[in-house]
Amino acid sequence: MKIVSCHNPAGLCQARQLIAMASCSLNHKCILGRSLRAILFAVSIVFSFGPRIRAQETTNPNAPVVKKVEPPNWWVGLTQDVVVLLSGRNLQATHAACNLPEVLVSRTQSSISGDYLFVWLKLSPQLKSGTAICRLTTAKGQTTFEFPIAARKQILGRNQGLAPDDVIYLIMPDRFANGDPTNDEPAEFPGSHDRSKPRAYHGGDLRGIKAHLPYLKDLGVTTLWLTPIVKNGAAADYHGYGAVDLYAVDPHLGTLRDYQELVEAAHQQHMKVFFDVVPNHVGPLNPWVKDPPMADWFHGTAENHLTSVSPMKAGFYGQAEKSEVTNDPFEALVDPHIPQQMRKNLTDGWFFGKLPDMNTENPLVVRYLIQNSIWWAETSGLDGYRIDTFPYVARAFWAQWHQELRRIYPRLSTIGEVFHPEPTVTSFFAGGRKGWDGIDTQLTTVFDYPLYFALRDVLLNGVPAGRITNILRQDSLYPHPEYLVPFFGNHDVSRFAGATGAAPDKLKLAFGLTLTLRGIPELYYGDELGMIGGGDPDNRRDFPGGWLADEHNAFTQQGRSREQQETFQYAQTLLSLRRAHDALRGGKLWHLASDESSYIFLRESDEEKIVIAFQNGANPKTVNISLRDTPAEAAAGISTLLGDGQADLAGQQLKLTLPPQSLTIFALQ
Ligand SMILES: [Ca+2]
Ligand SMILES: [Ca+2]
Repeated sequence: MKIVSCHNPAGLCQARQLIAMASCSLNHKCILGRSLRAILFAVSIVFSFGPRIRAQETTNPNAPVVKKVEPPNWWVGLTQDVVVLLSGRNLQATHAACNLPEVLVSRTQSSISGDYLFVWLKLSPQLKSGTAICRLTTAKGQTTFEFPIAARKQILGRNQGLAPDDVIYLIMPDRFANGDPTNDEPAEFPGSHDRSKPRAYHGGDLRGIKAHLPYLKDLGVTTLWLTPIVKNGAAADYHGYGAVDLYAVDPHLGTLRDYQELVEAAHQQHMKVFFDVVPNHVGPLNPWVKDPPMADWFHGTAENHLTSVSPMKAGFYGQAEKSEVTNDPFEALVDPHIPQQMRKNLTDGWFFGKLPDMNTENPLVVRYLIQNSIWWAETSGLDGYRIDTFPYVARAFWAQWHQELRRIYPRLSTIGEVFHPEPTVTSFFAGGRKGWDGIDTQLTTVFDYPLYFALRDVLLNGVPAGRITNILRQDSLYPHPEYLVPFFGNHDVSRFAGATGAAPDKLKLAFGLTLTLRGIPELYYGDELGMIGGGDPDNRRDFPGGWLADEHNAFTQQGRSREQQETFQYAQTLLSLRRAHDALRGGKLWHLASDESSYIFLRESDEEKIVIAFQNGANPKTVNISLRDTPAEAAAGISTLLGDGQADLAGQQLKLTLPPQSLTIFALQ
């Protein structure tokens, strides 16, 4: 964005364009003829507007000043109108107009402080492309702002969405690889960079990720989910969830160009990129908190707001009170008998009492957030959104957000974070059908938190293997269980390998189950090396080798320890098996056997049938399964694809001999 005024000889600049200019008085129908208005406006610009603006800006403290334009630019053919939010001062406009005849100002609305002005721009279908120069007039002076509107880029290969073939890899950009040491400590954030402090910026960035795409390709993942890349405000906001500017890349991570280049490079390698979007809240240091564009821009104010912590006790549903919070109490949002009073904390409260909660019932907030997501999709070509704190935003917002994005990007996929162990709760937020409230969120899918809790409980806490089966049984609650995202680690939970009860073999089992059960799996960076760490931020250690000074470079085989290589190779082999066998990707899942220590299941596609045998017991185990009346009943033979289990097929009787704590993958012929 650039503020312009025609104060130099070249300022006769747009004179030719201006002859064709249209303008409207605010909140009035245009009365003057178009050409007459255009000529009058052109004359006013050329003869009075230019030189005087500069004088006003420097000598008149009451003159309007525009410091920021959001969105900073737009594209032809995306939407019929754009509501631009200007930030600055003295913006109580009495008139606004742009020089392009295809861009009409239909309305404006300033904040009481005059620090903000909303400008409704109507884009005519005749608009090809160009930069609108829009003039604001107030009682005290004038100024202009630029609004470039470009033709859309080639859209092939952009905004692709998820497919059953995909495997997601979660990266915290600050903690993965440092591709540009010059941005480690941007001038505006002194003291923010210190690798020895777990809550400081460590220097990882977007170029570092781009440089390691070959590693990720070689590992076998297809889709990158990066934690938020927008500009954050605090020295400790390396994680990205404290936005101060929703239209800027955080300078620690690089530039907008770096992000565009990363997405382009990923697309060239047939990989996809997911953007972590947080419409629920912004950071405490966001300038809106002290000076909001509207009185009800947030739910409440810094001084007076609810907190997102629900006052409801677990005993409300007859459950035991937990000493430790392990999930968020979303039951109240799902329960049709709960009055608004008991939901309000969750949807309107400030997250943890700290993060300013966007008022997504305010139509201008909705417009702002939707335009922001369209802008990132169009500006970068990103393939989907991972949506943070999904249940904390009203469902009506999600329906509208999705509808407007899908109108432009029909394949765009979205994955919602619903941190809860019960499918009855998580499934309520998945799109594809209306809930009891009559709303379809249109969310593509959710992370499979219930399966996450079950996997950890089974593998680390010794609960029966059948708990996994018990979660899968409830797939009937989801419109599209095949799009669920199973995982065993992310940036919000302790590292699997560092958890109590973990061992390298258990980690392999976690990979084995996550990559063979139904859905589109997500892996957390570094788990392929068995990285350890407790809760946040210990679970966000630097990827070894991402920094030049690192002793070992685990991006290369030579730099990995024997144990790291073994885990890496196991994950890589599973990913390669997944690529080679469509039954492991999109195949239907059938339970064959399930008990205290084992779960044996079949994945079936048109082409093939694959049996996965998971055995969690401490001793070898033999399992006899009748294949009669299963999709595998016609199998004539069985062979091992991976693992140390033995299989004997005699007629329709399958006998499996399974080593302790093992996962074996068999192909049926
Ligand atoms: Ca850096
Ligand atoms: Ca909220």
